[in-house]
Amino acid sequence: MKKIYTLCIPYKGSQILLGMKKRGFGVGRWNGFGGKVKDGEAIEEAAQREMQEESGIVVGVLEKVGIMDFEFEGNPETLEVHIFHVKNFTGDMVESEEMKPEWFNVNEIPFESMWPADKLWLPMFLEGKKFKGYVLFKDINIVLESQITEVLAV
Ligand code: S76
Repeated sequence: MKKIYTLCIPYKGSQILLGMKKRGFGVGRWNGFGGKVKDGEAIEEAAQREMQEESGIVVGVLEKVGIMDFEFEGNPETLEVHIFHVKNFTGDMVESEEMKPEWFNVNEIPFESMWPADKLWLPMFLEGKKFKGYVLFKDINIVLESQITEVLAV
């Protein structure tokens, strides 16, 4: 079983925008912005909608840069996460009930308060590479298996 999710990360110059998840899955972690793609919704459309709902930001140019499959030991469901580089945007950033957005310098990314697999793919994201990969978690803190490869097109 696969469910499709989006993950948007605004990144410009040396700054990236992350959100502190205030409730639900991934609570207490800095994360990109996104969520489940609804029935009948295009993936890009879902990415833009979630970005705006969670941060107030209206996405301009976005580029799909990666697809990661996340699995959890003992759970047959795979999260297929489509990762987007948000290159420009308009709108005023606001804190939502779900997310507290904050800009970080790329040299000060809070990896210790993020999903533990993010350190595997976020460096490729920052270098402008495209990638596909897979992570098997045990609970939410342990990476049992992972595999990530650079690809020419996602
Ligand atoms: O941003 C995320 N990184 C992960 O490694 C896993 N989200 C996530 N969700 C399962």
